[in-house]
Amino acid sequence: MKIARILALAASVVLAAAAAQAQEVTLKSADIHPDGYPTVEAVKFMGQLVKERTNGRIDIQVMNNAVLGSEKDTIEQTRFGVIDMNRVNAAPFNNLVPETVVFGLPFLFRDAEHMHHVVDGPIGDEVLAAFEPHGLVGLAFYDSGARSFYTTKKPIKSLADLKGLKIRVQQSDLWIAMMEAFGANPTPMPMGEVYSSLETGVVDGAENNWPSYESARHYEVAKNYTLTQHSLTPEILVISKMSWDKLSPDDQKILRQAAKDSVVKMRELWTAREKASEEKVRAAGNTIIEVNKDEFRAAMQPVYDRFVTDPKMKDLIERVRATK
Ligand code: BDP
Repeated sequence: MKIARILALAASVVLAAAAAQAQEVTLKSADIHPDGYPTVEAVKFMGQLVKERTNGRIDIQVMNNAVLGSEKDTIEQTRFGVIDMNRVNAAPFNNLVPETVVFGLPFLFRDAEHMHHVVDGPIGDEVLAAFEPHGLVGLAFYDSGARSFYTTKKPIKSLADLKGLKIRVQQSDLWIAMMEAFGANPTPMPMGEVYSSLETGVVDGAENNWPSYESARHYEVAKNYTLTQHSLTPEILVISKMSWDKLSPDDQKILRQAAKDSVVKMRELWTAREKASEEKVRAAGNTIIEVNKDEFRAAMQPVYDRFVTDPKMKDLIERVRATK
């Protein structure tokens, strides 16, 4: 009798331990983009990898279409652990994590390959690490292509055409300064308000990459797209420090690796989508304008003068430039 009771007790202890091991975690991940957009699909892909590698213990639930709110709001909620993960452009992080400013600086990256080399190397790791004191853990950088201007009425054919135009920008001091230096009148607002603002004339234009210009249907209301390609600011995937700290070191490792693996997938998806979006916009008959980028580049000096002041920032930029 006594032995039976001890055995039963031992068995229940073993069962409880197994249950704790098998405890399932669902990480909610925010994104403003619709299904099929490369960032959304890349995080879903990461989720599959994590699920396989944890035998189904950890699941990532992508809550896209801005169902959790605008990027600025979801960043705050992620910092406080209400949302576990978030895929956001670098720009809305600029004011919170100043190191991210480097990646948005106009005409800093020479092309996508240069950007890849920078974010895949030690500079990328440094910028990801800079999130920690702000309640976030940086996991990966995703492509976002080059951003260019689009307008509803007046096409931008030269720098002078931007003068006085009301241009929507992301909610970032860097981006506001950039628009001012271009001679435009910056109007910061979340992405979700841009379509109606273009339609009703609250703004004269905005700027974004081919896939966002197309998928958010801005191309339907702002038909002039000018290839200024002024910034190659990447997307950033983060996890709340609060959610991160609840994971075992082994699971943290699995998450980091899966995030890195999803970057490869993201780059394939991005290249294809960039092309498909451009084709769709051209087929719709939009006016695509080539410009001499030199005058746009030259106008950006005040932005560098204002944001690249401390030695740490200067050093980062020199290293970015020196990266092959
Ligand atoms: C898109 C980014 C998204 C930003 C959006 C914007 O993927 O994260 O919110 O631009 O301009 O390219 O707000």
